Amino acid sequence: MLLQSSPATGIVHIGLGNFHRAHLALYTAMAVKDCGGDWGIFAYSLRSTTIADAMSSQDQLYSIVTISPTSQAIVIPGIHTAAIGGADRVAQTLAEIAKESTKIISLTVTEAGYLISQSSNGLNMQAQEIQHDLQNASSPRSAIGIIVRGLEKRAQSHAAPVTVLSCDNLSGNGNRTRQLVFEFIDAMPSSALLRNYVETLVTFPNSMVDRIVPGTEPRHLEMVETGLGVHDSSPVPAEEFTMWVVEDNFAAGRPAWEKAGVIFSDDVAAYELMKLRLLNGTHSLLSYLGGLDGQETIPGARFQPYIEDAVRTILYKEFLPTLTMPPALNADDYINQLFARWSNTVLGDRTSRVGSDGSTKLPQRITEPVLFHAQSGITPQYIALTVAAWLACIAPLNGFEPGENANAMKDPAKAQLVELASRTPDSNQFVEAVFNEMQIFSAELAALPEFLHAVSEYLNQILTEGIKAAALTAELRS
Ligand code: CS2
Repeated sequence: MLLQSSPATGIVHIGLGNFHRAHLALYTAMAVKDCGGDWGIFAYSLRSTTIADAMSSQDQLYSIVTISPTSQAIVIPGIHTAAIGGADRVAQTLAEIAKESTKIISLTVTEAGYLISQSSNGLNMQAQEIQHDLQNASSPRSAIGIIVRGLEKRAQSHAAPVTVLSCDNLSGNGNRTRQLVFEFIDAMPSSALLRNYVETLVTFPNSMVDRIVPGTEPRHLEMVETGLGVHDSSPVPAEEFTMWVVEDNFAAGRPAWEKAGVIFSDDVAAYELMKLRLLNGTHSLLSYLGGLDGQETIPGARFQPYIEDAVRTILYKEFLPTLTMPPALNADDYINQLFARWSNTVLGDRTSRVGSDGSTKLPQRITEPVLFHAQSGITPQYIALTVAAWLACIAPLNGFEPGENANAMKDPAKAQLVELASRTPDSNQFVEAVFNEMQIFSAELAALPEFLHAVSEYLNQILTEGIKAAALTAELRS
């Protein structure tokens, strides 16, 4: 089905990856098809040009293959007005943000793309990209730099209101983005005009986004070719489930997303915490335990009986007590649905995808739950095991070989962690150094000796006896 309706651009999106293409783009295409409006999307990819080039060679079109265990459906959103990528195209993106007709600047740049420093709990001012962006107004490289430089142009020209909409898995993603934007602005010389503009005319709604969207593989190209009879060089595979809960705080209007199933709520935080912990937190456990177990896919991991036990315990004993479910949802139903989503063998989401970027994902997912349990003197064993398994995957000590799925996991802190591992071969010292020397976890976590001790014990056991033995220890201690 082609949803195309040729609207003019109203949204500039930063982060042209598969998640954006199967989520915000689809909701927008459905809303525009139903209710109209100039909500075409100009999309910019910060680094890679692969998707942008593929879309441009296909009139900005691509297909989404919705893969349920029993059926497949193909839809073509047809909502993009442009798709560009690479540092040399950023000026065009700034110009687009600066247009008065742009009403929303949305972003999916992953947790790593926000450049958050755990030591300041704010923007990492030492990051090269931020330093660069503070000095180069016309060629920013970071997501926050691009947003601020674009807003600066708006403030200097028409000062029309606009919304900045984060669609990433950060807790309080709108508030967080606003905070980082202001920290950048405050580091700029003579920024009073811009500051005043952003304070009064720019909104940052919080949102909870959810849809499991794996990377594109050759088999997805074949599915589309068989289903549509045409070749799409850049289709997006996605699960059937999709959810988007957004605060209705838009400074310059928005598409009629409610027509496409978006929930507008004043209680986004409850949805966010539920999703970040129950889905994403447990996803991390599945990816690292599964990766070390030799499992290529999340369903492969989920169907290992000892990993399934680990999943149930982390969900019910370690994550669920730390949150209040949104009143409209029931915990058992939500968890059963998660199990069904993780069981989608046809979708075959990879452990290496979910396990990538743990240094920026884990702090979002585990910090508050660990602190919550520490107040009652409890160390959540499976969370400690998840952190240990992540370390074993990314920075194996003493020549430990974590296997090809773990080796395929990327992480912005990998080089530093590997270097640290080579200097501190003892797992106790290594874990101490990870928490105290690297800017990954907060000082509050580093100040919990029982938690650090549990992580290093599990790491040691993984290295000497394997992941299954370590998981059995966690089971006995839980
Ligand atoms: C995953 C998410 O990459 C990850 O760590 O947990 O991408 C997850 O698939 C999405 O948040 C689902 O909405």
